[in-house]
Amino acid sequence: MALLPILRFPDARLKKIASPVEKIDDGIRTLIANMAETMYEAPGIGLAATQVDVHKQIVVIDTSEERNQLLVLINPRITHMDGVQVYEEGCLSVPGIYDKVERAAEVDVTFLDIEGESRTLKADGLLAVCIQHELDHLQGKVFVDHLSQLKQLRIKTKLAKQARITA
Ligand code: GNR
Ligand code: NI
Repeated sequence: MALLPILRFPDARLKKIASPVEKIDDGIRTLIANMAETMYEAPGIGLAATQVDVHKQIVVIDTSEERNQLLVLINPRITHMDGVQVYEEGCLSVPGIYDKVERAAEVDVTFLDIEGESRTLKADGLLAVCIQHELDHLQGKVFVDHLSQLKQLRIKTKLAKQARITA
């Protein structure tokens, strides 16, 4: 297993659109194991392949308290959305920045599991937020794209300053 480097906003590679996984082979299984390790170590509640510069439709999520309920979504599609919720989001690709984003309150998502079986999951609350946040990454979107242009500019300035300090 290995920890993978996470791309940081505003890296242009975070804007790439992920392609569907055609075959779940050993390379994909190794990638998923490494993504899970990277998510748990960060620590985060989700990670999209886009964030580790792999532009395939793969997401790992664990919103459980005990951090023992790994969810792997391959080729995920939201088939139903309902209601509205606002949640204060963060992102491993936008470290130290948190802001409120409005999203659907409930989603149904269909996906392939790691065995290649087609599944459907109904989610609400934080899990629904996380699913929408991760599927955005696969479409080249980060949560700050939901914020005003002024906030996006402030975030870019703040992250650039941080990068200079840690460099
Ligand atoms: O760890 C994460 N926490 C989080 C909190 C609120 C809303 C979304 C998230 S996802 C984030 C990990 C991440 O960046 N996934 O792409
Ligand atoms: Ni994120």
